[in-house]
Amino acid sequence: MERKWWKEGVVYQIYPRSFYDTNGDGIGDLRGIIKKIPYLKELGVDIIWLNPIYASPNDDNGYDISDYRAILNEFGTMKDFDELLRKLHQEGIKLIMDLVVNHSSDEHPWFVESRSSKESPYRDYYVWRAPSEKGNVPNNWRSFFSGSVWELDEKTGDYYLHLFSKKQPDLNWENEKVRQEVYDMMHWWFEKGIDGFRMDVINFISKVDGLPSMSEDQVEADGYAWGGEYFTNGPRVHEFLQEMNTKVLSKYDIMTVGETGGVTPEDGVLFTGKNRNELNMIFQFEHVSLGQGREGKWTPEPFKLTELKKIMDKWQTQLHGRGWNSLYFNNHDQPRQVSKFGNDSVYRKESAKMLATYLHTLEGTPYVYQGEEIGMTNVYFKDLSQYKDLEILNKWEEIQRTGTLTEEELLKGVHINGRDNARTPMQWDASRHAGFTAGKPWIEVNPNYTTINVEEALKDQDSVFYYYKRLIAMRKEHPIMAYGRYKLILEDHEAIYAYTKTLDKDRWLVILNFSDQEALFEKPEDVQINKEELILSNYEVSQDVSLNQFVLKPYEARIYAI
Ligand code: TEU
Ligand code: CA
Repeated sequence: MERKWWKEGVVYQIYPRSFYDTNGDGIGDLRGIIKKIPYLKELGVDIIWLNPIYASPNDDNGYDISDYRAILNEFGTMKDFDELLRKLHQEGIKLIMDLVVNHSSDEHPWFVESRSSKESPYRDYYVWRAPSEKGNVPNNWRSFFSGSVWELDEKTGDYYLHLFSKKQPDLNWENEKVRQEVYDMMHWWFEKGIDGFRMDVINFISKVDGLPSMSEDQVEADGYAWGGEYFTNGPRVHEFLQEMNTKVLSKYDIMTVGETGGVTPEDGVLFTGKNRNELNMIFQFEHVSLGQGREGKWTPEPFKLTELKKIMDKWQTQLHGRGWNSLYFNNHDQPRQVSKFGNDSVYRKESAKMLATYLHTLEGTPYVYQGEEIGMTNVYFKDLSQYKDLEILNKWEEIQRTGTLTEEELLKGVHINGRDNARTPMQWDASRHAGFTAGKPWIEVNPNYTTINVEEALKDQDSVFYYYKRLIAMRKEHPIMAYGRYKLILEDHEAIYAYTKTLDKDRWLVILNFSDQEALFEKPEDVQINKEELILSNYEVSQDVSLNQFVLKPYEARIYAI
């Protein structure tokens, strides 16, 4: 398999707003990241991915950009950015930025121009449509953030498309000039020396011609239908990415990761295949979408380990040698992984380590989301009004109209799947506001900061933090972690997730207990053991264990070289 730095590295994702505040305004900033470089160095991560730090009215925390070449005032200045990049590079850490070009802010000068008149040279930078024959919205698609994807612009009497909030109008990728603007801007950042991009909802940029309505029977209580099939992996998406690759990406030694909801492994090969000249890797969503009920993520249902295995096994085997996976359970849009896939009470530490063992031994590049490395958990705010995320707040508004959920039910869903679970401030120490800010944080700190925090973790040799540090260091010593071939065993087991990894003469056996009960491991006959060398575990392991059969403790994880 071809070796690449972005396959061997571990990415650490920083949500700047919630990382570290240096000036007491309650909002994390770039100087805060600079200040914490020694911490990142101690952890040993290779690549930092920053969520958007560009000028933005912050309707969607920076995913609504009003100037792609300026830094958000609250976060600092371009000088701060240059210093951050220089200092990270001095430490041998690379930096990738968020590229949000499916849409801009409605306050971006392009959109301001575009909406000014039907004759504006920028009109065609966005997607405008006349009202339907009945004088209504042009089609029945629902926005990601509730309500219609269309917003009427009084001045010209047309509607503009916004898959996300109405302050995030979709750019019109059919327009060559738009594409060129994006490529110029990307060059500008690469010339500054950044090391890549994470591309926001990049597989939504090409929409099906005519933007057809979904059929009436798809329409739900809110009056809209999910239009995904008309904008996910659209007709020209691969052409656009290949063009971007030829004109921009291929000119630099950088990495790219596409955020691609609604993809299959076959799509994954198209986006990341070596000879496709598109992206290096993608984030797929199948595993994090497990257990969605009647109202999607808001009505979570239990799911089985075998369902997770099925999904992950498919991605592991189908991309083997043909593409590349991104490995993650949490990010700024997802709940905390210990809360969703592990256990955030009695076995918090054990399950955090077990999940880490898993993500760092699959085929692909592991991503660590800030706070994951100390086992941060979901936040269980008592009241919906404590949340800041517009996805949650819009849904709240919607259910008051439709009555499809009670507030209590929504709150329960938010506790499990709300995006703000990931966005409460990083817990640095046990002082007020978790040492995140000297002021009042923009969103409340998780009250469990008094016990779960970085200072505590750094004092405890047995902490989740040091386990991550070890896994990250091991990746440099053991090419088998990044390049070894994954093969699932015990596929029907409902508690144990086990697999072998193989690279040349090296063979590892990874055994993970995903449950809060003891579980009996029985080695299948076709797994041949030549030696039993324990590489890593999250509990003390007694010397005389037999790999043929033994009992795993709750959330126990072991890696053996066999
Ligand atoms: O997210 C896109 C996306 O489709 C989801 O992760 C979405 O936020 C979630 O499914 C809603 O349930 C990206 C960004 O990561 C997210 O933070 C932005 O809000 C969104 O795009 C718009 O830019
Ligand atoms: Ca600040």
